[in-house]
Amino acid sequence: MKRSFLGTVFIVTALFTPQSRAAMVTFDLTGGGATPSLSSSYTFNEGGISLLVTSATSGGPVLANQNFPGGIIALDFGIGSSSGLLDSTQIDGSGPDEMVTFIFSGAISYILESVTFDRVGGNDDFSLAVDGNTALANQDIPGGDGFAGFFDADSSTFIFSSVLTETQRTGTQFRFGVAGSNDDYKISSITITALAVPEPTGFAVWSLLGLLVIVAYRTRR
Ligand SMILES: [Ca+2]
Ligand SMILES: [Ca+2]
Ligand SMILES: [Ca+2]
Repeated sequence: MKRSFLGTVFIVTALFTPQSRAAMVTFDLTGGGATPSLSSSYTFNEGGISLLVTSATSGGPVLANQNFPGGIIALDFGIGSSSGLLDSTQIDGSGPDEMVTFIFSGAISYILESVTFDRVGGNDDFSLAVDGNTALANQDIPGGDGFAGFFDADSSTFIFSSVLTETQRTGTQFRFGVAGSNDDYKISSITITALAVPEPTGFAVWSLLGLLVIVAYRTRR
C-alpha cells in the first residue's frame, strides 16, 4: 500500500503542478554603451530566456569580416548591421536590403510586445516577419520629426499590439528589415512575453508515468 500510495502522490503532484504561463522580458541591446563591436551574431540572456541575433541580406548571412571597421552587427546605440566596407552600421536599405533576426529560446513561444528604435530619422520605416511570414511590410517608425530626427538621431518605441493581433505577433523568430532604400535604424531594446504553457502531451506522459509507477510496484508485490 505504501508504494502505490507514492504513485498516487506522483499523479496528484503532476495534476497540480502550477502552470507558469507568462513572463514579460526586456533585452537591452546596447551592450551597456560599449563601443561598436564586430561579430557574426550576438547572444543575450535575460529572465531565463536566451536571445540569438543574426543578420542577413537577400544575398545571404552577414558574417564578421575583420578586414573592415565598424561591425557586422554593431552594439552601441543598439543592434545594427554592416554588410560592406563603407556600409552604415544601421540596418539599412542602401545597397542590399539588410535584415536582423531575433531568435528566442527557453520557453515555448513568444509574444512580441515592443521594440525601441534608435538612429531614427523622419523617413525611416521597417518591415517585420514572424516565423518567416510577413506581418508588416512597410511600417513607419514613430518619431524622427524633430531636432534629433533631423540628425537621424531620434529614439522611439513601437508597441506591436497597436497594429497586430496577439496571434500575428506570436512566434519564436522575429525578422526586422527595411521597406525602402532610404530606411535605416538600430534596435536598442526588445520586449517579449514568454509563454511556457505545459503541453497537454507532456502532461499525459507524466500522468502515464505515475500510473506505470503504481502498476510496477503492484506487480512486484
Ligand atoms: Ca547597414
Ligand atoms: Ca522610408
Ligand atoms: Ca536612421
